Amino acid sequence: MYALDDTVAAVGTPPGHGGIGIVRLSGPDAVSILQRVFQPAHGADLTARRITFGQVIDPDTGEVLDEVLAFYMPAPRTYTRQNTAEIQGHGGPVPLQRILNVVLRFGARLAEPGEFTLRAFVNGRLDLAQAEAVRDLIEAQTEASHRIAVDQLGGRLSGAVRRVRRQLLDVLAYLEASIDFTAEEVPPQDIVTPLGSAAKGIGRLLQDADQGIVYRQGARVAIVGRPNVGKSSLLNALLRVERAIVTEIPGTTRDTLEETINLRGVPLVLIDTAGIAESEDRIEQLGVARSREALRQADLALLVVDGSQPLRTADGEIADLVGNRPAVLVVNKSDLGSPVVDVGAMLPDAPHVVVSAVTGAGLPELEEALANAVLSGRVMPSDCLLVSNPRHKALLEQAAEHVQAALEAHERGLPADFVSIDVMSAVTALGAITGETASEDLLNTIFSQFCVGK
Ligand SMILES: Nc1nc2c(ncn2[C@@H]2O[C@H](COP(=O)(O)OP(=O)(O)O)[C@@H](O)[C@H]2O)c(=O)[nH]1
Ligand SMILES: [Mg+2]
Repeated sequence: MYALDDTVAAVGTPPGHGGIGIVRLSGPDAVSILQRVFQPAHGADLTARRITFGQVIDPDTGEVLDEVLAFYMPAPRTYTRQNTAEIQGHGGPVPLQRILNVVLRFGARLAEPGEFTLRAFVNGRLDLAQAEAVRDLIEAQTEASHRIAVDQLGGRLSGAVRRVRRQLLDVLAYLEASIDFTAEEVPPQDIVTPLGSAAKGIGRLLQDADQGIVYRQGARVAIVGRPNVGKSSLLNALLRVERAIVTEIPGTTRDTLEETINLRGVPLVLIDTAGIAESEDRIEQLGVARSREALRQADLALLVVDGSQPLRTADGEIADLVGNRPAVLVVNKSDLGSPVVDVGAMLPDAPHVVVSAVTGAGLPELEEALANAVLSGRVMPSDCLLVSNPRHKALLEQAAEHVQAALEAHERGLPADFVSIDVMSAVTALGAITGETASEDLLNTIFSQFCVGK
Protein backbone atom coordinates (compact mmCIF):
# COMPACT_ATOMS: atom_id res chain seq x y z
CA MET A 1 0.00 0.00 0.00
CA TYR A 2 1.00 3.60 -0.59
CA ALA A 3 2.57 5.83 2.08
CA LEU A 4 0.17 7.56 4.44
CA ASP A 5 2.58 10.07 5.95
CA ASP A 6 3.36 12.23 2.94
CA THR A 7 1.22 15.16 1.83
CA VAL A 8 -1.69 14.46 -0.51
CA ALA A 9 -4.13 16.71 -2.32
CA ALA A 10 -7.29 16.29 -4.34
CA VAL A 11 -10.35 18.12 -5.52
CA GLY A 12 -12.97 17.26 -2.89
CA THR A 13 -16.04 18.48 -4.76
CA PRO A 14 -17.63 16.49 -7.58
CA PRO A 15 -16.53 17.04 -11.18
CA GLY A 16 -18.58 19.55 -13.13
CA HIS A 17 -19.68 23.13 -12.61
CA GLY A 18 -20.86 24.34 -9.24
CA GLY A 19 -21.00 27.30 -6.89
CA ILE A 20 -17.78 26.40 -5.16
CA GLY A 21 -15.07 23.83 -5.59
CA ILE A 22 -12.62 22.66 -2.96
CA VAL A 23 -9.02 21.54 -3.18
CA ARG A 24 -8.02 19.81 0.03
CA LEU A 25 -4.64 18.82 1.38
CA SER A 26 -3.54 16.52 4.18
CA GLY A 27 -0.08 15.76 5.49
CA PRO A 28 2.95 17.41 7.07
CA ASP A 29 3.44 19.95 4.25
CA ALA A 30 -0.21 20.93 3.87
CA VAL A 31 0.29 24.28 5.58
CA SER A 32 3.57 25.23 3.92
CA ILE A 33 2.20 24.36 0.46
CA LEU A 34 -0.88 26.50 1.13
CA GLN A 35 1.35 29.37 2.22
CA ARG A 36 3.30 29.17 -1.04
CA VAL A 37 0.32 29.26 -3.39
CA PHE A 38 -2.10 31.44 -1.42
CA GLN A 39 -1.77 35.20 -1.13
CA PRO A 40 -4.04 36.68 1.56
CA ALA A 41 -5.89 39.83 0.56
CA HIS A 42 -4.41 43.08 1.76
CA GLY A 43 -4.66 43.29 5.53
CA ALA A 44 -5.58 39.62 5.96
CA ASP A 45 -3.48 37.07 7.77
CA LEU A 46 -3.40 33.31 7.32
CA THR A 47 -3.73 31.83 10.83
CA ALA A 48 -4.78 28.40 12.04
CA ARG A 49 -8.51 27.59 11.92
CA ARG A 50 -9.50 30.95 10.46
CA ILE A 51 -10.95 31.39 7.03
CA THR A 52 -8.99 33.92 5.01
CA PHE A 53 -9.87 35.61 1.75
CA GLY A 54 -7.23 35.94 -0.94
CA GLN A 55 -5.91 34.69 -4.27
CA VAL A 56 -4.24 31.55 -5.48
CA ILE A 57 -1.21 32.64 -7.42
CA ASP A 58 1.10 30.35 -9.34
CA PRO A 59 4.45 31.29 -7.70
CA ASP A 60 6.41 30.30 -10.82
CA THR A 61 4.56 32.63 -13.19
CA GLY A 62 2.79 35.10 -10.92
CA GLU A 63 -0.51 34.22 -12.64
CA VAL A 64 -3.66 34.67 -10.54
CA LEU A 65 -5.68 31.43 -10.75
CA ASP A 66 -8.70 32.26 -8.61
CA GLU A 67 -10.10 34.34 -5.78
CA VAL A 68 -10.66 31.96 -2.90
CA LEU A 69 -11.27 31.37 0.76
CA ALA A 70 -8.56 29.31 2.40
CA PHE A 71 -7.82 27.88 5.81
CA TYR A 72 -5.63 25.35 7.52
CA MET A 73 -5.92 23.25 10.64
CA PRO A 74 -2.89 21.84 12.42
CA ALA A 75 -2.77 18.20 13.55
CA PRO A 76 -4.18 16.42 15.45
CA ARG A 77 -7.70 17.86 15.69
CA THR A 78 -8.57 17.32 12.03
CA TYR A 79 -10.38 14.72 9.92
CA THR A 80 -7.16 12.88 9.07
CA ARG A 81 -5.39 13.76 12.34
CA GLN A 82 -2.74 15.34 10.11
CA ASN A 83 -2.19 18.95 9.11
CA THR A 84 -4.95 19.80 6.66
CA ALA A 85 -5.65 22.76 4.41
CA GLU A 86 -8.51 23.69 2.11
CA ILE A 87 -8.80 26.09 -0.77
CA GLN A 88 -12.38 26.98 -1.62
CA GLY A 89 -12.46 28.39 -5.10
CA HIS A 90 -15.02 28.74 -7.83
CA GLY A 91 -16.55 25.45 -8.85
CA GLY A 92 -15.26 24.92 -12.35
CA PRO A 93 -13.15 22.00 -13.53
CA VAL A 94 -10.45 24.14 -15.17
CA PRO A 95 -9.65 26.55 -12.29
CA LEU A 96 -9.79 23.67 -9.80
CA GLN A 97 -7.51 21.47 -11.88
CA ARG A 98 -5.07 24.35 -12.30
CA ILE A 99 -5.02 25.05 -8.55
CA LEU A 100 -4.50 21.34 -7.92
CA ASN A 101 -1.64 21.24 -10.45
CA VAL A 102 0.19 24.05 -8.66
CA VAL A 103 -0.30 22.32 -5.31
CA LEU A 104 1.06 19.09 -6.78
CA ARG A 105 4.00 20.92 -8.31
CA PHE A 106 4.90 22.25 -4.86
CA GLY A 107 5.23 18.85 -3.30
CA ALA A 108 1.85 17.22 -2.75
CA ARG A 109 0.93 13.87 -4.27
CA LEU A 110 -2.48 13.24 -5.80
CA ALA A 111 -4.59 11.41 -3.21
CA GLU A 112 -5.81 7.89 -3.94
CA PRO A 113 -9.56 7.20 -3.78
CA GLY A 114 -10.71 7.37 -0.17
CA GLU A 115 -7.24 8.24 1.05
CA PHE A 116 -8.36 11.08 3.35
CA THR A 117 -10.75 8.71 5.10
CA LEU A 118 -8.17 5.91 5.09
CA ARG A 119 -5.78 8.28 6.86
CA ALA A 120 -8.55 9.16 9.33
CA PHE A 121 -8.96 5.42 9.99
CA VAL A 122 -5.27 4.59 10.26
CA ASN A 123 -4.73 7.54 12.61
CA GLY A 124 -7.59 6.50 14.86
CA ARG A 125 -10.04 9.29 14.05
CA LEU A 126 -12.63 6.75 12.77
CA ASP A 127 -12.92 3.00 13.05
CA LEU A 128 -13.61 0.89 9.98
CA ALA A 129 -17.38 0.71 10.38
CA GLN A 130 -17.47 4.49 10.79
CA ALA A 131 -15.29 4.94 7.71
CA GLU A 132 -17.69 2.76 5.75
CA ALA A 133 -20.53 4.92 7.05
CA VAL A 134 -18.88 7.95 5.45
CA ARG A 135 -19.40 6.36 2.05
CA ASP A 136 -22.91 5.17 2.93
CA LEU A 137 -23.77 8.71 3.96
CA ILE A 138 -22.57 10.11 0.66
CA GLU A 139 -24.40 7.44 -1.31
CA ALA A 140 -27.61 7.32 0.74
CA GLN A 141 -30.62 7.23 -1.54
CA THR A 142 -33.38 7.71 1.01
CA GLU A 143 -33.88 9.34 4.38
CA ALA A 144 -33.94 5.93 6.05
CA SER A 145 -30.58 4.87 4.63
CA HIS A 146 -29.22 8.30 5.47
CA ARG A 147 -30.34 7.93 9.08
CA ILE A 148 -28.70 4.51 9.35
CA ALA A 149 -25.43 5.92 7.96
CA VAL A 150 -25.41 8.87 10.38
CA ASP A 151 -26.04 6.46 13.24
CA GLN A 152 -23.15 4.24 12.15
CA LEU A 153 -20.86 7.23 11.64
CA GLY A 154 -21.63 8.29 15.18
CA GLY A 155 -20.26 4.96 16.36
CA ARG A 156 -23.38 3.22 17.61
CA LEU A 157 -22.80 0.01 15.70
CA SER A 158 -19.10 0.05 16.58
CA GLY A 159 -19.99 0.49 20.25
CA ALA A 160 -22.33 -2.49 20.23
CA VAL A 161 -19.78 -4.66 18.43
CA ARG A 162 -17.00 -3.59 20.79
CA ARG A 163 -19.06 -4.40 23.89
CA VAL A 164 -19.52 -7.97 22.68
CA ARG A 165 -15.88 -8.21 21.64
CA ARG A 166 -14.75 -7.07 25.09
CA GLN A 167 -16.85 -9.77 26.78
CA LEU A 168 -15.19 -12.35 24.56
CA LEU A 169 -11.73 -10.93 25.21
CA ASP A 170 -12.33 -11.34 28.95
CA VAL A 171 -13.26 -14.98 28.42
CA LEU A 172 -10.22 -15.43 26.22
CA ALA A 173 -7.90 -13.93 28.83
CA TYR A 174 -9.24 -16.33 31.42
CA LEU A 175 -9.00 -19.36 29.10
CA GLU A 176 -5.42 -18.58 28.16
CA ALA A 177 -4.42 -18.06 31.76
CA SER A 178 -6.05 -21.36 32.71
CA ILE A 179 -3.99 -23.12 30.03
CA ASP A 180 -0.74 -21.72 31.41
CA PHE A 181 -1.44 -21.90 35.13
CA THR A 182 -2.81 -24.42 37.63
CA ALA A 183 -6.34 -24.31 39.03
CA GLU A 184 -4.92 -22.96 42.32
CA GLU A 185 -3.28 -20.06 40.53
CA VAL A 186 -6.26 -19.32 38.27
CA PRO A 187 -9.49 -20.28 40.00
CA PRO A 188 -12.21 -21.63 37.66
CA GLN A 189 -14.57 -19.03 36.25
CA ASP A 190 -18.00 -19.25 34.73
CA ILE A 191 -17.62 -18.76 30.96
CA VAL A 192 -21.07 -19.96 29.96
CA THR A 193 -22.75 -16.75 31.12
CA PRO A 194 -20.48 -14.30 29.27
CA LEU A 195 -20.43 -16.49 26.14
CA GLY A 196 -24.23 -16.73 26.25
CA SER A 197 -24.52 -13.00 26.68
CA ALA A 198 -22.15 -12.41 23.74
CA ALA A 199 -24.24 -14.79 21.61
CA LYS A 200 -27.34 -12.83 22.54
CA GLY A 201 -25.71 -9.50 21.70
CA ILE A 202 -24.67 -10.79 18.28
CA GLY A 203 -28.13 -12.27 17.75
CA ARG A 204 -29.77 -8.92 18.43
CA LEU A 205 -27.56 -7.25 15.82
CA LEU A 206 -28.29 -9.97 13.27
CA GLN A 207 -32.02 -9.97 13.88
CA ASP A 208 -32.85 -7.04 11.61
CA ALA A 209 -29.76 -7.08 9.40
CA ASP A 210 -31.67 -8.20 6.32
CA GLN A 211 -33.97 -5.21 6.62
CA GLY A 212 -31.02 -2.89 7.23
CA ILE A 213 -29.32 -4.19 4.09
CA VAL A 214 -32.49 -3.56 2.08
CA TYR A 215 -32.63 0.04 3.35
CA ARG A 216 -29.01 0.62 2.39
CA GLN A 217 -28.87 -1.21 -0.94
CA GLY A 218 -32.48 -1.17 -2.03
CA ALA A 219 -34.15 -4.04 -3.79
CA ARG A 220 -34.67 -4.96 -7.42
CA VAL A 221 -38.24 -5.61 -8.47
CA ALA A 222 -38.88 -7.18 -11.88
CA ILE A 223 -42.31 -6.46 -13.33
CA VAL A 224 -43.15 -9.52 -15.41
CA GLY A 225 -46.15 -10.92 -17.23
CA ARG A 226 -47.35 -11.65 -20.69
CA PRO A 227 -47.71 -8.85 -23.27
CA ASN A 228 -50.41 -6.19 -22.81
CA VAL A 229 -51.38 -6.99 -19.21
CA GLY A 230 -50.29 -3.47 -18.19
CA LYS A 231 -46.72 -3.84 -16.91
CA SER A 232 -45.51 -0.56 -18.36
CA SER A 233 -48.68 1.19 -17.21
CA LEU A 234 -48.03 -0.12 -13.73
CA LEU A 235 -44.42 1.12 -13.77
CA ASN A 236 -45.67 4.57 -14.80
CA ALA A 237 -48.34 4.52 -12.12
CA LEU A 238 -45.84 3.62 -9.40
CA LEU A 239 -43.40 6.26 -10.66
CA ARG A 240 -46.17 8.78 -11.16
CA VAL A 241 -44.63 9.80 -14.47
CA GLU A 242 -45.16 8.51 -17.99
CA ARG A 243 -41.78 6.88 -18.23
CA ALA A 244 -42.44 3.80 -20.32
CA ILE A 245 -44.26 3.75 -23.64
CA VAL A 246 -47.73 2.25 -23.30
CA THR A 247 -49.82 1.13 -26.28
CA GLU A 248 -52.53 -1.40 -26.94
CA ILE A 249 -50.12 -3.19 -29.28
CA PRO A 250 -48.63 -6.33 -27.72
CA GLY A 251 -44.85 -6.29 -27.70
CA THR A 252 -44.49 -2.51 -27.20
CA THR A 253 -41.79 -2.90 -24.55
CA ARG A 254 -38.81 -4.62 -26.11
CA ASP A 255 -36.01 -3.73 -23.78
CA THR A 256 -35.85 -3.70 -20.00
CA LEU A 257 -36.13 -0.29 -18.37
CA GLU A 258 -35.13 0.63 -14.83
CA GLU A 259 -36.30 3.41 -12.55
CA THR A 260 -35.85 3.91 -8.82
CA ILE A 261 -38.61 4.88 -6.41
CA ASN A 262 -38.43 5.56 -2.71
CA LEU A 263 -40.91 3.24 -1.05
CA ARG A 264 -41.11 3.87 2.70
CA GLY A 265 -37.42 4.58 2.82
CA VAL A 266 -36.38 1.66 0.65
CA PRO A 267 -34.85 2.50 -2.73
CA LEU A 268 -36.72 0.15 -5.05
CA VAL A 269 -35.41 -0.36 -8.55
CA LEU A 270 -38.44 -1.17 -10.68
CA ILE A 271 -37.60 -3.05 -13.84
CA ASP A 272 -40.17 -2.98 -16.62
CA THR A 273 -39.66 -5.90 -18.93
CA ALA A 274 -40.84 -7.07 -22.32
CA GLY A 275 -43.89 -9.32 -22.09
CA ILE A 276 -42.80 -12.92 -21.96
CA ALA A 277 -44.30 -14.63 -25.02
CA GLU A 278 -43.43 -16.76 -28.00
CA SER A 279 -42.46 -14.42 -30.80
CA GLU A 280 -41.14 -14.53 -34.33
CA ASP A 281 -39.71 -11.02 -34.02
CA ARG A 282 -35.99 -11.18 -33.33
CA ILE A 283 -35.92 -7.96 -31.28
CA GLU A 284 -38.85 -9.16 -29.22
CA GLN A 285 -37.10 -12.50 -28.65
CA LEU A 286 -34.04 -10.67 -27.33
CA GLY A 287 -36.32 -8.61 -25.09
CA VAL A 288 -37.86 -11.78 -23.70
CA ALA A 289 -34.40 -13.16 -22.93
CA ARG A 290 -33.67 -9.96 -21.01
CA SER A 291 -36.93 -10.30 -19.12
CA ARG A 292 -35.92 -13.74 -17.96
CA GLU A 293 -32.52 -12.42 -16.92
CA ALA A 294 -34.12 -9.51 -15.04
CA LEU A 295 -36.35 -11.96 -13.23
CA ARG A 296 -33.38 -14.14 -12.35
CA GLN A 297 -31.50 -11.21 -10.81
CA ALA A 298 -34.44 -9.60 -9.05
CA ASP A 299 -35.01 -9.70 -5.31
CA LEU A 300 -38.74 -9.65 -5.89
CA ALA A 301 -41.05 -10.40 -8.80
CA LEU A 302 -44.18 -8.41 -9.54
CA LEU A 303 -46.24 -10.78 -11.65
CA VAL A 304 -48.97 -8.92 -13.52
CA VAL A 305 -52.06 -10.58 -14.99
CA ASP A 306 -54.96 -9.01 -16.85
CA GLY A 307 -58.01 -9.30 -14.59
CA SER A 308 -60.43 -8.55 -17.40
CA GLN A 309 -59.62 -11.71 -19.34
CA PRO A 310 -59.49 -15.40 -18.55
CA LEU A 311 -56.02 -16.58 -17.63
CA ARG A 312 -53.97 -18.06 -20.43
CA THR A 313 -51.47 -20.86 -20.39
CA ALA A 314 -48.72 -18.23 -20.74
CA ASP A 315 -49.71 -16.65 -17.40
CA GLY A 316 -49.20 -20.01 -15.71
CA GLU A 317 -45.89 -20.52 -17.47
CA ILE A 318 -44.61 -17.17 -16.26
CA ALA A 319 -45.78 -18.01 -12.74
CA ASP A 320 -43.69 -21.17 -13.03
CA LEU A 321 -40.70 -19.04 -14.02
CA VAL A 322 -41.25 -16.92 -10.91
CA GLY A 323 -41.29 -20.16 -8.97
CA ASN A 324 -40.91 -19.72 -5.24
CA ARG A 325 -38.92 -16.51 -5.23
CA PRO A 326 -40.45 -13.60 -3.27
CA ALA A 327 -43.29 -12.20 -5.34
CA VAL A 328 -46.45 -10.11 -5.41
CA LEU A 329 -49.27 -11.05 -7.78
CA VAL A 330 -51.00 -8.07 -9.36
CA VAL A 331 -54.43 -8.48 -10.93
CA ASN A 332 -54.63 -5.41 -13.16
CA LYS A 333 -57.40 -3.56 -15.06
CA SER A 334 -59.91 -3.63 -12.19
CA ASP A 335 -61.61 -0.61 -13.79
CA LEU A 336 -63.01 -2.96 -16.42
CA GLY A 337 -65.15 -4.75 -13.82
CA SER A 338 -64.47 -7.22 -11.08
CA PRO A 339 -61.79 -9.73 -12.02
CA VAL A 340 -62.99 -12.50 -14.27
CA VAL A 341 -59.84 -14.49 -13.55
CA ASP A 342 -59.50 -16.81 -10.63
CA VAL A 343 -55.89 -16.45 -9.54
CA GLY A 344 -56.38 -18.42 -6.34
CA ALA A 345 -53.98 -21.18 -7.33
CA MET A 346 -51.39 -18.87 -8.84
CA LEU A 347 -48.39 -18.07 -6.61
CA PRO A 348 -50.36 -19.23 -3.54
CA ASP A 349 -47.70 -17.97 -1.11
CA ALA A 350 -47.55 -14.45 -2.57
CA PRO A 351 -49.91 -11.61 -1.65
CA HIS A 352 -52.54 -10.90 -4.32
CA VAL A 353 -53.48 -7.30 -5.05
CA VAL A 354 -56.23 -6.04 -7.37
CA VAL A 355 -55.36 -2.74 -9.06
CA SER A 356 -56.07 -0.48 -11.98
CA ALA A 357 -52.94 1.07 -13.46
CA VAL A 358 -55.21 3.47 -15.33
CA THR A 359 -57.33 4.83 -12.45
CA GLY A 360 -54.82 4.22 -9.66
CA ALA A 361 -57.24 2.07 -7.68
CA GLY A 362 -55.43 -0.40 -5.44
CA LEU A 363 -52.01 1.29 -5.79
CA PRO A 364 -51.67 2.09 -2.05
CA GLU A 365 -52.39 -1.58 -1.30
CA LEU A 366 -49.82 -2.60 -3.88
CA GLU A 367 -47.20 -0.31 -2.33
CA GLU A 368 -48.03 -1.75 1.08
CA ALA A 369 -47.61 -5.29 -0.25
CA LEU A 370 -44.31 -4.37 -1.93
CA ALA A 371 -42.93 -2.76 1.23
CA ASN A 372 -43.96 -5.75 3.32
CA ALA A 373 -42.39 -8.13 0.85
CA VAL A 374 -38.99 -6.41 0.74
CA LEU A 375 -38.88 -5.69 4.48
CA SER A 376 -40.30 -9.12 5.42
CA GLY A 377 -43.24 -7.41 7.10
CA ARG A 378 -41.10 -5.44 9.53
CA VAL A 379 -41.20 -1.71 9.99
CA MET A 380 -38.19 -0.22 11.72
CA PRO A 381 -38.59 2.01 14.74
CA SER A 382 -36.55 5.10 14.03
CA ASP A 383 -34.14 4.61 16.94
CA CYS A 384 -33.38 0.98 16.15
CA LEU A 385 -29.72 0.05 15.65
CA LEU A 386 -29.50 -1.55 12.22
CA VAL A 387 -26.71 -3.53 10.64
CA SER A 388 -26.95 -2.50 6.99
CA ASN A 389 -23.76 -3.76 5.40
CA PRO A 390 -23.55 -7.37 4.12
CA ARG A 391 -19.90 -7.44 5.16
CA HIS A 392 -20.86 -6.75 8.76
CA LYS A 393 -23.66 -9.30 8.63
CA ALA A 394 -21.33 -12.02 7.34
CA LEU A 395 -18.77 -11.30 10.08
CA LEU A 396 -21.46 -11.30 12.77
CA GLU A 397 -22.66 -14.67 11.50
CA GLN A 398 -19.12 -16.02 11.67
CA ALA A 399 -18.73 -14.69 15.18
CA ALA A 400 -22.06 -16.24 16.23
CA GLU A 401 -20.99 -19.64 14.91
CA HIS A 402 -17.69 -19.52 16.75
CA VAL A 403 -19.30 -18.49 20.02
CA GLN A 404 -21.75 -21.37 19.62
CA ALA A 405 -18.89 -23.78 18.89
CA ALA A 406 -17.00 -22.51 21.96
CA LEU A 407 -20.05 -23.09 24.14
CA GLU A 408 -20.47 -26.61 22.78
CA ALA A 409 -16.79 -27.45 23.21
CA HIS A 410 -16.99 -26.24 26.80
CA GLU A 411 -20.14 -28.26 27.49
CA ARG A 412 -18.50 -31.39 26.09
CA GLY A 413 -15.70 -30.84 28.57
CA LEU A 414 -13.01 -30.25 25.96
CA PRO A 415 -9.77 -28.65 27.18
CA ALA A 416 -9.50 -24.88 27.39
CA ASP A 417 -7.30 -24.52 24.32
CA PHE A 418 -10.07 -26.04 22.16
CA VAL A 419 -12.57 -23.57 23.52
CA SER A 420 -10.20 -20.66 23.20
CA ILE A 421 -9.59 -21.25 19.46
CA ASP A 422 -13.25 -20.55 18.75
CA VAL A 423 -13.42 -17.59 21.10
CA MET A 424 -10.35 -16.19 19.37
CA SER A 425 -11.98 -16.62 15.94
CA ALA A 426 -15.10 -14.82 17.14
CA VAL A 427 -12.97 -11.96 18.47
CA THR A 428 -11.17 -11.73 15.13
CA ALA A 429 -14.42 -11.67 13.15
CA LEU A 430 -15.85 -8.88 15.29
CA GLY A 431 -12.58 -6.95 15.08
CA ALA A 432 -12.81 -7.02 11.29
CA ILE A 433 -16.05 -5.02 11.52
CA THR A 434 -14.48 -2.19 13.48
CA GLY A 435 -11.06 -2.64 11.91
CA GLU A 436 -8.85 -3.84 14.76
CA THR A 437 -8.22 -7.04 12.82
CA ALA A 438 -8.68 -5.84 9.24
CA SER A 439 -6.16 -7.04 6.66
CA GLU A 440 -4.50 -4.73 4.17
CA ASP A 441 -6.45 -6.43 1.37
CA LEU A 442 -9.70 -5.67 3.10
CA LEU A 443 -8.74 -2.02 3.59
CA ASN A 444 -7.77 -1.78 -0.07
CA THR A 445 -11.08 -3.23 -1.14
CA ILE A 446 -13.10 -0.91 1.05
CA PHE A 447 -11.28 2.36 0.42
CA SER A 448 -10.79 1.88 -3.32
CA GLN A 449 -14.58 2.16 -3.63
CA PHE A 450 -14.51 5.72 -2.32
CA CYS A 451 -14.18 8.71 -4.59
CA VAL A 452 -10.94 10.67 -4.93
CA GLY A 453 -11.02 13.54 -2.49
CA LYS A 454 -12.96 11.75 0.26
N1 LIG B 1 -58.62 -0.36 -18.76
C1 LIG B 1 -57.36 -0.52 -18.41
N2 LIG B 1 -56.41 -0.61 -19.36
C2 LIG B 1 -55.15 -0.78 -18.98
C3 LIG B 1 -54.77 -0.87 -17.65
N3 LIG B 1 -53.43 -1.02 -17.59
C4 LIG B 1 -52.99 -1.03 -18.87
N4 LIG B 1 -54.05 -0.90 -19.72
C5 LIG B 1 -53.98 -0.86 -21.18
O1 LIG B 1 -53.46 -2.08 -21.65
C6 LIG B 1 -52.64 -1.87 -22.81
C7 LIG B 1 -51.26 -2.45 -22.57
O2 LIG B 1 -50.64 -1.71 -21.53
P1 LIG B 1 -49.08 -1.75 -21.30
O3 LIG B 1 -48.81 -1.04 -20.05
O4 LIG B 1 -48.36 -1.31 -22.53
O5 LIG B 1 -48.90 -3.31 -21.09
P2 LIG B 1 -47.53 -4.16 -21.11
O6 LIG B 1 -47.40 -4.73 -22.48
O7 LIG B 1 -47.75 -5.24 -20.11
O8 LIG B 1 -46.42 -3.26 -20.74
C8 LIG B 1 -52.65 -0.37 -23.05
O9 LIG B 1 -53.61 -0.07 -24.02
C9 LIG B 1 -53.04 0.20 -21.69
O10 LIG B 1 -53.68 1.45 -21.80
C10 LIG B 1 -55.79 -0.75 -16.66
O11 LIG B 1 -55.57 -0.82 -15.44
N5 LIG B 1 -57.06 -0.60 -17.11
MG1 LIG C 1 -44.72 -2.80 -21.72
